[in-house]
Amino acid sequence: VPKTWIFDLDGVIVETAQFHYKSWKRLAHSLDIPFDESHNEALKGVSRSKSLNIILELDDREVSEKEFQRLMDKKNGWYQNYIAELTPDDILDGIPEFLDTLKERGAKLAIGSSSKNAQYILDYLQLTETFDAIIDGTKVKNTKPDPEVFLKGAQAVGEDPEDCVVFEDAESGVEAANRANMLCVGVGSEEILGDADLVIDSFVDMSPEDLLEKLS
Ligand code: B16
Ligand code: MG
Repeated sequence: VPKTWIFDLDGVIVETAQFHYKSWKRLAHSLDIPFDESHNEALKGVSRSKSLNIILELDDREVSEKEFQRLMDKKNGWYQNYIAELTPDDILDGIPEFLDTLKERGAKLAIGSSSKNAQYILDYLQLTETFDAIIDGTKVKNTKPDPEVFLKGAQAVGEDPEDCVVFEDAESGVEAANRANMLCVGVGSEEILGDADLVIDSFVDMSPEDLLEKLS
């Protein structure tokens, strides 16, 4: 039975992927780069700079370092306006009950996110106190699919990676969990998250016991 439960933030606890998408789309279109939903999956879990590189490569664009920074800041400004509207009501269905049950059982909880906005989001959702460790894009050198974010989460609560389970909605995140030697539960589609040990649709009506049974 895993002792530490590590949650990705965007796409697992809260649906901020749509905000990232709208902001990147606005930026891409302002540059006349075609960008739609089909390009979005590759941006999940990866860092802001990697995301911008992926978008620029869609149209073989090269920009100066200064312009690159300006474009990232522009996107992040739009994104921050979206997330400022978040409230505890935006926590995804089933998550509050799931986290409460884990806490009652004495499990340790951590966040493993690539986002540099994670702390703001957790504050808007009033979830900061719920987690024993919060590792995010401000605390790692290498973002997903590098395992650093999850290994630091385990380290922060003093756990062995083999005793951790990770919840992820992105392909890059599943790869990171696998490379960290942790169990991984994908939240979303089997097609995209097939490398996880188990894939679930959502946390609705899902207790930690149900989940452990499915994992075994
Ligand atoms: P930021 P996660 C990731 O968060 C998002 O999935 C990804 O789309 C985003 O580019 C990345 O955070 C960086 O976000 O621009 O806020 O630093 O899914 O790892 O919680
Ligand atoms: Mg995610």
